[in-house]
Amino acid sequence: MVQIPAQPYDFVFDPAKAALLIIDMQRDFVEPGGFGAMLGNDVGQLRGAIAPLVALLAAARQAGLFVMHTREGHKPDLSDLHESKRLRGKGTTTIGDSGPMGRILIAGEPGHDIIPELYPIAGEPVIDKPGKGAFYDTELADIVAQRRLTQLIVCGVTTEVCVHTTVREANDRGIDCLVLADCTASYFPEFHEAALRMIVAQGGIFGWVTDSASVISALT
Ligand code: C5J
Repeated sequence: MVQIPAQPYDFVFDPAKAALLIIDMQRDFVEPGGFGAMLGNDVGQLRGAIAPLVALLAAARQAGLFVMHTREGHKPDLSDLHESKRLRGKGTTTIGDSGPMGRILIAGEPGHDIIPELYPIAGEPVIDKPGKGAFYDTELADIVAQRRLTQLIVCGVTTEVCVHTTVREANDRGIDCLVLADCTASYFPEFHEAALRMIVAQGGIFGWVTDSASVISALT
């Protein structure tokens, strides 16, 4: 057990019961021409999280910490896409339409894949999720139960959408989440800040927040 300095108070890290969960670091969110850009966002806002995540992922692998990745997306026949989600945004293009990186947010298309800098290696589950939360309609709860995980170090994009939804889902399942401020990002910097504040408010109502340097130091 290692104490990691965090907000609202130190996180007692138990690597044997912990995993690194990297949310949706897909080309569709962080590169031009994908789902994020289609919704009118400046994808450059997310790219600052890549370098700290690369360093964190290397340290986690070196330390033997269990690593999981998620990808938001849908089956090519759209059978797992709620009509409400398809219509949301009211843009000229939507999920399933063709874009510069293939069909937007569709499994198997180039845009759906994880960016090369953070590409999963053998032994790291990639959890495909049709929703914002990583527990909804996925195998994540089974993996967590089988491995008796009680702690998740949560990173990725976007802070207030898929990261936050996943942290809330994990919290309700009795899992402690440590969110890394510099390894998460939002298209809206003010939402990023507010989302992190919401996690630690009221004595850590959803979990803890720290930075990658604190976790790397605990891992090495
Ligand atoms: C969004 C996500 N923002 N991964 N997805 O639609 O946060």
